[in-house]
Amino acid sequence: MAAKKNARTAKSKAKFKVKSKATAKKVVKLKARKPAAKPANGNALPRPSTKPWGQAGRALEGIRVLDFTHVQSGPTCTQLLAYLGADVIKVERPGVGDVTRGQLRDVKGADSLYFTMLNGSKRSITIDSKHPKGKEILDRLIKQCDVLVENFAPGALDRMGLTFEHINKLNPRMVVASVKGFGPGPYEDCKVYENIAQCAGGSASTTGFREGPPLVTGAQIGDSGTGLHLAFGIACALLQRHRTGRGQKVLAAMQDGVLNLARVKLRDQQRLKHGPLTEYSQYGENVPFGDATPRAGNDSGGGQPGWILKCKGWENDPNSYVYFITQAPVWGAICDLIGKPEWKTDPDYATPPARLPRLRQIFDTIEQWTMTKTKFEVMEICNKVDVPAGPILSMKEIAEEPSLRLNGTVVELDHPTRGRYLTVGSPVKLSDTVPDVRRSPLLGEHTDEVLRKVLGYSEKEIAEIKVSGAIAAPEKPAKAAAA
Ligand code: CAO
Repeated sequence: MAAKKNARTAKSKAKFKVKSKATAKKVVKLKARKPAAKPANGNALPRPSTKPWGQAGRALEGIRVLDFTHVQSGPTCTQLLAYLGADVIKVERPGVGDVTRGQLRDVKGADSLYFTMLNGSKRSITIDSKHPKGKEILDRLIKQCDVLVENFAPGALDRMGLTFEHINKLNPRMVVASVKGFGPGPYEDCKVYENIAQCAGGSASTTGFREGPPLVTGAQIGDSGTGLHLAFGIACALLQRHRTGRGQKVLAAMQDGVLNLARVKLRDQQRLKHGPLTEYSQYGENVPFGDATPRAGNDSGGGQPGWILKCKGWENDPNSYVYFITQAPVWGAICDLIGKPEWKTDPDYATPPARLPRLRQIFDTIEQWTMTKTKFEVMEICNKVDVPAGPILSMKEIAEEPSLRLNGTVVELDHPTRGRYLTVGSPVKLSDTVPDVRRSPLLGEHTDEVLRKVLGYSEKEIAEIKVSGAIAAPEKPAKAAAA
């Protein structure tokens, strides 16, 4: 028995030897032939496309967004996703639509610029989200989409029955993204508009002149700024979904977004504990600091002092000004430009710390020079010698600036009811994505198309939906069927 076993073992050992010899041979052969027998790369990414740049699809192609946004913050986010290739389906209330369609109207009967400039490149479908049939259509849409974006007042989505649990059960891969005024805490149930966010996020208390009241800025950092934050969160959640296979909630609170943009002011708040903020004009003017970051007028927010200075023609043109920065490394060039070469060696002016207490007087002197030139001349002369200076551009000048048109930042579009209008194209440029910047949709323009092509409803079902009143005021059966 033992002899038999030994013989078997010897046999199998021999077999194994042969096998392993063959395997070894094979391995050696493979190695020798093609080291790239490994995956295309370590991250399991496809091989780099050989298509020309910009012709390999758009960044977000294949992503479908159920867009439940309105007013500004949410629409900013979904418009950006649409520019970069996502199929954005905007759900609006039948007969009413996004409230901004009718706000600040400039052309009678046409969608306002407020709406058209924030809802380009999207499709519009009207659904009454509180109608039983409307809910059914929404559930079907949820199953077909990758992302749901909303910026309703707190609790409104839940009141529609679209809780995260409900959505996640229907489509566990869906990313559910929201803009709210505040994050969890005492104010989470509050409705919030732009200026409230600017005030609550620390921007207003640090904007304006020391002697004046807090100021809101012209840039919509609460609305559009938060929309951009949300778009970033969505892109990250979609990337994470590649690893986890599941969606998640994404929240961008407007207070948080504004604070993120005003973070240098929180920096200054902490510096106050260690002494005055020497780069603020207030320091040079011997005005004591309080216990909170003050308003700094037009002081530069960084370590290089700057100010807005008058230029030639300022008496008649409210925008004939330039922002001038006295960057330390080019101080010598500034002294030469403004006709004060002696300041290069004068101990009162030669070093940044020496200049801090006399910034007001220095900028007044520089202004005597800038007032002899137009803002564009100042910019040209300064930039030639590496001195940072920028013109204060009016919206008229921006709208007419050819370079902004050329690079797609300002885009002129045609609209069936309002005619031609300007919009802002993609503010980020990707070298392999040509942004898809198209006009905004009319209310419900794509309802039939989405019901048919995205949701697969039959003609008979669509006729029934029309009669139900879920997508518009109920139609008479005969008319609906004929449509
Ligand atoms: N079908 C049926 N009902 C619909 C609908 C649809 N397709 N779309 C919206 N509605 C309903 C909502 O369900 C909600 O109803 P309930 O209050 O009965 O639940 C109602 O319309 C109004 O929604 P809302 O409360 O969001 O709108 P509002 O005008 O009262 O408030 C705003 C606007 C912006 C203050 C609020 O939405 C908000 O705080 N959003 C979050 C923060 C934000 O984004 N602010 C920036 C706005 S941009 O300046």
